Amino acid sequence: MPTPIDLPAWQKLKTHHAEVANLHLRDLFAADPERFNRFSRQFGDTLIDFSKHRITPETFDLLLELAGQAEAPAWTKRTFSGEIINHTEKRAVLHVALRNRSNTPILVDGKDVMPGVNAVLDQIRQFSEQVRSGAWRGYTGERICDVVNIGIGGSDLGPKMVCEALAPYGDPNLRMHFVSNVDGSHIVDVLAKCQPETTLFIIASKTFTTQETMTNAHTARNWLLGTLQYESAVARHFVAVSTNVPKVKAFGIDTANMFEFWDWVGGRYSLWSAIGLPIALYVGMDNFIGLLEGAHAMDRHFHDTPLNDNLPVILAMLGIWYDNFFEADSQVMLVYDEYLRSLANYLQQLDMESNGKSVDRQSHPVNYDTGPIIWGGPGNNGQHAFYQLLHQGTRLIPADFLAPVHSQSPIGEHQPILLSNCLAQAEALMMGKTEAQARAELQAQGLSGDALEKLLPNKVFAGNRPSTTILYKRLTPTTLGSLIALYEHKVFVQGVVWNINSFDQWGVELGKQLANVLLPEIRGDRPIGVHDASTVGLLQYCRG
Ligand code: G6Q
Repeated sequence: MPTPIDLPAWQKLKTHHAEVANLHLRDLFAADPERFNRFSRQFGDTLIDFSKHRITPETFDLLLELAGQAEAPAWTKRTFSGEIINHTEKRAVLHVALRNRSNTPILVDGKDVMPGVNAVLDQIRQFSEQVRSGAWRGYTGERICDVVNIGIGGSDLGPKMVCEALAPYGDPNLRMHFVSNVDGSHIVDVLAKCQPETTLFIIASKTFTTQETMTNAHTARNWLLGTLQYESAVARHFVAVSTNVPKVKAFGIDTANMFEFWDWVGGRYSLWSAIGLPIALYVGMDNFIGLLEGAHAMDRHFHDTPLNDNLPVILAMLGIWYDNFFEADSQVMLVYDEYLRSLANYLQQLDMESNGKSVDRQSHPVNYDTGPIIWGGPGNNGQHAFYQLLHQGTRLIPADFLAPVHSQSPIGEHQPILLSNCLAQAEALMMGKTEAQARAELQAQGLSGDALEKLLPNKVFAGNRPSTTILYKRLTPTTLGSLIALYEHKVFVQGVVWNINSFDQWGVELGKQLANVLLPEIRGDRPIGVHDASTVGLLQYCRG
């Protein structure tokens, strides 16, 4: 089995990189009037412009050749057909089944998963409609006004991000809260805004054993019973989203109010499952289905489209170009859409937990870089904070710009100002400012001689800093669904090329194990055990 770096296309890309690495995007644009048309695509009403990348037509072809030689299309088909591709956990990877709106059978171990998927969707519809209409009441007969989702990681970031993103579609009578951190301040702050009689808790945990979630769930239960007193109140105020029936029962949640999902749904890919219950509650089931439809449309595109028009493949291969050939360490998400303010956090988990691996599918250490560091946040705010490093720092950081053409909250000149900033930043990163331009500007300001020469280098922008710009008309549930699925498949393709398993996360285990050892030592229930001197010192400080 050849490693990725032994593939002929990888080798060709290495040679090619040496030839094109110093080309400037300014010159590439000047030389090719067709560049934008050549290197942009449309998906529905979403425009994806990747012309500001340091590629030539030959680079593009070679990157796609690499995707082909890594067998990206074959892996895609294997995944969509329910094969056990998560080999370390012996699981299929089927978040696409959760949004398979065409309802074609998908078999896992010879059994069609679609009837189960549809049954849970029906259950979500029924329950969300009951809560939204006021038919579902709390223990004392009052309507639910606050919904608190208690979960962490994949059981938090996705539904939180989507509820924020779709706020304009949200029910104004429901306030949504997300508690994830085991730091007591998180739940205490949220509970301070809620009344037990009118609050519904969703305990979202695939395993129903996660320490942070179960600690918060028990605190919420005690808080509720502190007022409502009777254990039977729990069933009216708590529902569970989990794969673990016995644990849900043991907590006191009526299993009629348990929403099932399956081991073939990875945590960070689970917002399409019952983990999306808060989304359905907040924006209504029809909008939740809209989200699934958008993702399904992207799934079909990804499954059916040849590589040179296949958006997840294109974005994945551009990422690999920088990661492995330019040796860029990170990729930044610059999001010019207030409602998508948590997108960077969400994508950080999606990408870094999936592709932060250093062992390949054959369990050999890899000798090439895998997943980059993903970071970023709201665009305009970033301009006044970290963009300095993007423009003039020493590192190459490819950027994704995202923006809606139309605001969900049109007011005054806000949207044109937002958009002009977004486009200007992408242009500035790419074009930069030459020494001659900077000199002319300084001269126009009346500077000359030594003073000018001293200041000049600070005023030069090298440019040639690559970016993708994704513009959509308006952030609808369908657009959002397609966008998230685009990134999911991008991450998948990169994992395929790097020959790693993007669907396990063994790296989170060690810290959990050690925390269990340290807990009784922090509490003072057990003498401090054998640790390194640093940990002993810190423990002693905690114990006072
Ligand atoms: C995601 C990870 C992880 C997981 C959380 C919560 O892919 O597996 O983020 O979602 O650890 O796990 P539970 O849902 O089991 O509580």
